[in-house]
Amino acid sequence: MSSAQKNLSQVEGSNIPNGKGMRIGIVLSEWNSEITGALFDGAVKTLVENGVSKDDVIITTVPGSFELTLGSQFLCEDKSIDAVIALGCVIQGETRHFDFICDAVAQGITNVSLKYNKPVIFGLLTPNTMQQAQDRAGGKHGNKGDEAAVTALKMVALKKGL
Ligand code: DLZ
Repeated sequence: MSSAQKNLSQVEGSNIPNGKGMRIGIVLSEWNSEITGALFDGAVKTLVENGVSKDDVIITTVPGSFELTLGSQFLCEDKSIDAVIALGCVIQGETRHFDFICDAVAQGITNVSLKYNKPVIFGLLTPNTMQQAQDRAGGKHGNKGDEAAVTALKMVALKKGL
């Protein structure tokens, strides 16, 4: 579903599990830092608003989105971390670089998630333009960092409840 039609952080707002006691890793790409910084701020704010202690948010940065997979794996190796949120932004260019990075991250973090049996949340923006990125990083389509945080809380609660 396109994010123009659905802002998950608003739609699912009433149903967010309390994150008290959860430890959440965030891996943040330095490329397009104006965007990834906004995603990060949204994710941390949402985690803290929903009961996660700031001390339980473990942050690491990687040079670009391609490195989000390995950064996620480093965080997953820490047994105390319940879930990882991977945040990046790849803007469509004129070459196939975009496709290679996006495909690699999607596949990579899926593999890490399954290998460690932990939620690794796909917080990678893949817009055509910088404007589309801004619209989804605190602009008119909300903040996908918030949505990634909500997804992390839901997946940790799901696992703890099983
Ligand atoms: C090289 C590159 C390019 C062209 N574009 C982006 C981008 O839009 N967003 C992003 O997060 N990273 C980009 N990178 C860097 C790659 O993700 C990666 O860091 C390098 O290819 C080194 O592995």
